Amino acid sequence: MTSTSPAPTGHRDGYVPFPADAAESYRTAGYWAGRPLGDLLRDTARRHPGRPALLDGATVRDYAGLDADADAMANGLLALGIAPGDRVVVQLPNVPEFPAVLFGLLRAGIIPVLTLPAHRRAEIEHLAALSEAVAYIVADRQGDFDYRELAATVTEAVPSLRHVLVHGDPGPFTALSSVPRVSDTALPEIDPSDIALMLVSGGTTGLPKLIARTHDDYVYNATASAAICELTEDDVYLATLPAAHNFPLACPGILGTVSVGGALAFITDPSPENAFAAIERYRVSVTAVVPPLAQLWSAAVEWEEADLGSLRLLQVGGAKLVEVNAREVGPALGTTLQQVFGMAEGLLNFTRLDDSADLVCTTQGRPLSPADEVRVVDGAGAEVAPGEEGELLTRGPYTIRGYYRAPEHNSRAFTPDGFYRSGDLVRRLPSGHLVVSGRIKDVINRGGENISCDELEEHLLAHPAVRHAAAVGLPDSSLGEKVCAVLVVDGEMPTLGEIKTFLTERGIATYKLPDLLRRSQRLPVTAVGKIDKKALRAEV
Ligand code: OOB
Repeated sequence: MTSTSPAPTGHRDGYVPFPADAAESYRTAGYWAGRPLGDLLRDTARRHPGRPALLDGATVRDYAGLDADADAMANGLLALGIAPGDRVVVQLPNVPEFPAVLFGLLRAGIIPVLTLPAHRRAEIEHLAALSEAVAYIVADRQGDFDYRELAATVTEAVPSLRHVLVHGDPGPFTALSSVPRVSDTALPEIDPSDIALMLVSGGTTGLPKLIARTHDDYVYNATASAAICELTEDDVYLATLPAAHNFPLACPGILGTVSVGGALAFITDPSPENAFAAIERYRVSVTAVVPPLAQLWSAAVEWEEADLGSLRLLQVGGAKLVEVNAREVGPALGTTLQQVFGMAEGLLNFTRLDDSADLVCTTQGRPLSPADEVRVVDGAGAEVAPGEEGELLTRGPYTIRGYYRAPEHNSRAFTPDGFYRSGDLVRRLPSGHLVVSGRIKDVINRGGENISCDELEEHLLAHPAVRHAAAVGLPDSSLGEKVCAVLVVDGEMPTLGEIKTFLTERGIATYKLPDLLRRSQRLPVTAVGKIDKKALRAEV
């Protein structure tokens, strides 16, 4: 008897393409430019070879240099036997080599699966197996975590992995720096409608899903975002959030900055001390953070001495920035705030640079593209009245039509006419701006009454002692679920009675009052730094 392992499948197996008529209309209307992502760097290097691309300590790499590094990486990877269409799991911290690795893969037509430094065995094994990755690119270590040990475990479990390339000390594997610097191999022709890279879904339920983004849609994502933010070659973008996340990668982030010829700087530690020093040193003009970090930075101006005068735009997104905090950010940091409500699946909403302070502080922005279609629907899928709350469904020139290799899940996550069901609850204002009011599933059912966690958290955060707040439902034999408020506080912890009085004075319904109060030193966060409700529920 012979046992055969299944034949490897091509990269397009399990990919859900844009329907031909939609693709045609996006091309005709000019949203899709028919350019490979790797050309963003190529074109800038031609226009501005001598301009700074990367700022790293005292070293400056110019665009001609970065362009050559990317070509060398592309050729070297192909010389190792990694082929166009192959998938490679990338798990790098925010090192300055990130752009050369990314553009190298893109130019070789090799598909990066962009995982986050905080992912561990369960996620990496799942993503490597699902994508049938042939290689895994990691750093040697970060903090006290050794990625080479993780790589040893993962390669054992995922037979398709043939190479482990390590940034830094390779241990038993191959050093990324030893990838042959070949410069004469012909790079493959790239079809712009093909998959460029894969992002990982940010969902906090179940294992992450793969989001295949095409060259066409992602070039548009990055360049249109750069236009909204009025990025120019004079901007310096600081990658504060993990570079593999859609927000710092392409909204406009790293790719948007490269497209206009601005400079990039990278930090692995986003603490105010370290980030402020980087902003001062590199004269950073734009960066993106999640709300807890925005709050921390705003508070830290009290004790951190740094010149943040270069920072013209602070993008905040990834989770709801509540109004009280939004009002503080701009004045505290002396910068313009921009709220960004986006998703790896596609749709991006931005407040605009000329929006009123009220719009910027009370909404999560409006869609990036005139071609973004947004529907706000009730539980039965019917559109709600203007201004009413409902689930956001979306379709457009840079929103996927299905997760990669997930047909069963896709039948629920997408409508038959191709709209992505975001699971986000929103209200749409007449201006088109969206106000995010919660997640469909982030609701506590207390004795049959539905309580929106977001709403309750917003009220809790208004309490002067409360720095961070999260509401979670805990099982209860009589009510089904009871309400637990977990608080991170400055100074003395308020009592449950005090919190109830405070909330009652704010006019909230009695059934929404917390049944339990817990103090926490630090709320658990996801790989990109959002509050992780699933982990929190498990903790309490
Ligand atoms: C960004 O992308 P993901 O894929 O990590 O997470 C998407 C989800 C959204 O569906 C929504 O539930 C939440 O994160 N979210 C927000 C938000 N931005 C994202 N909820 C409330 N307010 C916001 N401003 O998180 C992401 C991708 C690109 C740009 C920005 C964020």
